[in-house]
Amino acid sequence: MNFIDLRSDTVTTPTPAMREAMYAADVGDDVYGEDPTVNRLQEMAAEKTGKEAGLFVPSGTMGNLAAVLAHCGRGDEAILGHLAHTFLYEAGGISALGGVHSRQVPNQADGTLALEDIRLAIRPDDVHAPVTRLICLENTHNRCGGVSLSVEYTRQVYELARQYNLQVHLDGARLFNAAVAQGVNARELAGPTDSVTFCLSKALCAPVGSVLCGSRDFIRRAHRMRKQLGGGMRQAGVLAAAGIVALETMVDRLSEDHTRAKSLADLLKKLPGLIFDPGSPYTNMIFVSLVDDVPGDGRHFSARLIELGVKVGVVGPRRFRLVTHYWIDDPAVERAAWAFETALRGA
Ligand code: TLP
Repeated sequence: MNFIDLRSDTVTTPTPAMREAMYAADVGDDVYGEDPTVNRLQEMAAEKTGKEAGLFVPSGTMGNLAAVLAHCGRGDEAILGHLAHTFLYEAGGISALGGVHSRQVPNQADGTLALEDIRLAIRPDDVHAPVTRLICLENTHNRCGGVSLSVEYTRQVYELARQYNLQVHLDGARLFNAAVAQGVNARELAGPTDSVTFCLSKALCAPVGSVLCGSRDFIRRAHRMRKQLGGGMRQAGVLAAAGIVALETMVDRLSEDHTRAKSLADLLKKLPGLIFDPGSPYTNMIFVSLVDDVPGDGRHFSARLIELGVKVGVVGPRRFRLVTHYWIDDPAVERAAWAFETALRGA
């Protein structure tokens, strides 16, 4: 069966133009810095985020990890939201591999961390305390529904960080979704940060990879971290080539994914039995739950949807995440709504 796969935008497969570019890519040994296609992608990424330099990494997880390790030493502390991807879904890498202590402050519903909460979390200069080094933000914020943080908010966090001599890292896995949703450039959103990662292999459709960007000096340190983590790749230009096509051709179309998320939500809102997270969808993600009187749990409901040809992410006992992306067209939106209606009727 050809499934309509709404589990994530990570399921996107490369476009024909990407496959052609991968086939034709000029390559070299990137551990020697000699892959011209990787070098070009890194330059493009730096330019798009307004940073001095970029580093191609195999995943968003490695990008965030290399960033935290380049900002912090063992025993240092990073402040991040209790719903941050780095805290919840990156296997505790910053502590396990970097010895970095994480300090969680509550994410507000809009994905932000309250400035006062950040301020209170910054450690005093006291021998009993770890040294606070870093504040991590996420834009768009995955677990907060794909909501985007504003330039103004990011700037406020950056100014606060500067008062205390801290660094700011932005997990911008979906930075371009945030930019498109707000009608601003990615470089404006990433401006008030010291480092930013964005993913090529999510809504931008490339098969593999993310880019970590920051100052030249920061990227030099992150480069060594990438090597330590085993992320030095050789003829990675075959992957970077798809990333270049992604940056050149896939950014402006992201608004189509946002519009389709809205259309799908509008269709689903007509059905009894579903309750939406307030404001959902903000970008390309819908978060929706079953109301109490629908019998069975989320896994059971998702299995029924699979029988009807639709895959969704199960993100709670009765809660789902539906992510629109390049391979979800208008008929797929209608089919998905039909599958929900059918599954609810039979529930
Ligand atoms: N998120 C994945 C899952 O891990 C949950 C998804 O399907 O959304 N930052 C953010 C905000 C992310 O959403 C993700 C992936 C990452 C980092 C990690 O990227 P990868 O999967 O490339 O390591």
